[in-house]
Amino acid sequence: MTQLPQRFNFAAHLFASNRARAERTAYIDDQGRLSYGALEDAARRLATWLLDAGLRREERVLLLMLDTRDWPVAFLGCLYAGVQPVAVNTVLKADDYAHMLGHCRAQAVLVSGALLPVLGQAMERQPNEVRRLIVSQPTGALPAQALDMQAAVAGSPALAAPADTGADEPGFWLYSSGSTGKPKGTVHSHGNLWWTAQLYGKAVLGLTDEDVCFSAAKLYFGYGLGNSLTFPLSVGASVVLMAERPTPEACFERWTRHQPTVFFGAPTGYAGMLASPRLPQRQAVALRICSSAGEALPAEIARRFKAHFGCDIIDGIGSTEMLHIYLSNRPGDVRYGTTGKPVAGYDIALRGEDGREVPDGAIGDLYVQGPSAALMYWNERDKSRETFQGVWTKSGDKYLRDAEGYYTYAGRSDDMLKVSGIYVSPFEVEATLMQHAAVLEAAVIGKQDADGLTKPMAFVVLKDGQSATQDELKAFVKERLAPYKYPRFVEFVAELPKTATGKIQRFRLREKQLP
Ligand code: 3SK
Repeated sequence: MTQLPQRFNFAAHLFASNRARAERTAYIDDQGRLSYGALEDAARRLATWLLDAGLRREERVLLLMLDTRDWPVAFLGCLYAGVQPVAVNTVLKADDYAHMLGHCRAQAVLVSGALLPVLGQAMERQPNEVRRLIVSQPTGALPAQALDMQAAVAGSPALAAPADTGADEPGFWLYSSGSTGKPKGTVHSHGNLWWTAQLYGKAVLGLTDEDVCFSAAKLYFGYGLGNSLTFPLSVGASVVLMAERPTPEACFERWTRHQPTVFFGAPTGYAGMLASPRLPQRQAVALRICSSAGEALPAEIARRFKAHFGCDIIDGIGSTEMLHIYLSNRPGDVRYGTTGKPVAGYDIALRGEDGREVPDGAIGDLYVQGPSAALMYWNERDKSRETFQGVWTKSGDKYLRDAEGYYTYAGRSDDMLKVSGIYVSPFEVEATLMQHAAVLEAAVIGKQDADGLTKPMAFVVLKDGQSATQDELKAFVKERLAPYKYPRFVEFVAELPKTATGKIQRFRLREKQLP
């Protein structure tokens, strides 16, 4: 298929295009293999269960699941049935899930057994509309209203026909973090999935059905969703899934056991791998290409990786709003230290404060246009207008382009940080620090570590007569927020730089950190 028809259901499209390879492996996880035929069968059975459970077209289902084969079954089952999966980060806290449940008005939740306790806390914290709970791989007795996912699938016949959805119709949601306030429900269409597979998965990475894909980024990220579902299933490739944290050692184990040919990671992960004493030899792996996103890849990391494995890391940038990567290096045209050139099918403009395009060599705000842009942020009119400006989407990143057309990252337009590829709001970390009895105020910025990667740094003013140690404050934040958000550096200061109206000037703290 080279054109997207107006009536289009992405799950039905994948099932139809893989019917001839029903016996081939779609997924490999710690439990074993799932063939393309079994994937379709399970997803269509789950679709029946969802409709029989009373879910109606376009209602939301929260998908809080670890990366196992049940994840694609759940996601595709929802799409096939015409209900909207809302895929969420699995390392958040109960308050985050309480907000999301209320915000998306999920009528059902698909949850991994290991995450049931945190979901339970979330459901107790705030009123919600959840009527049904399905548990993937339960780890103990289930709550009264919950059902084992295996039983739901086994007890339902395969749904005969997919929901008659349109390509432009809302298909699923991802949550995107902002510099202020709560995460935004980013609504994507069925067609957006198809576009990212055509423009990046096929055209840039050149994926084929011979490939075995493995992503350290989890399926709930836009990046992981493309890497482990949209792209490989669009070409009939196989995918290795890993539920545990993507430590270097856990990734090496899959590299050597399952021999992936394409690996997707983020700079922090690549740096950790290169520093590990267990880094496998080149001959022990089958990598043909690696992709990197989430934060700018320092050139030195890419060079050292290439010297060891003989394999390029293709650095790119995408966003939850654009669903996947729109600016990237490409095989055979890699310039380390840059993010490459626009992916064919996307246009990029770098604009100055007056809204006009800046000349080559000058820094501008990056705007992107292309067919995979999200439809909106749910129930956030002002924020939607600010980001989705007609055909253009404002990325929030600053870039410069050289005379040959390569783009280089120049920082964020706001105070947000990207840590291990995930946005961290300084406000959230500051507010958490200020819950500590000894802290008067705090300001958080990004500081580069020895590998040139950004980590949160907190400047803290203590209350008169109070004391606290750096380690105590780090542990305090770690207990209350998702683990990647805690400040790796803490500096005690007498006061914070502020504007005349009392706003913290984080840029002055950033300047202080420059060499
Ligand atoms: O952070 C990125 O660069 C990214 C890439 C692909 C999809 C989603 C995101 C956030």
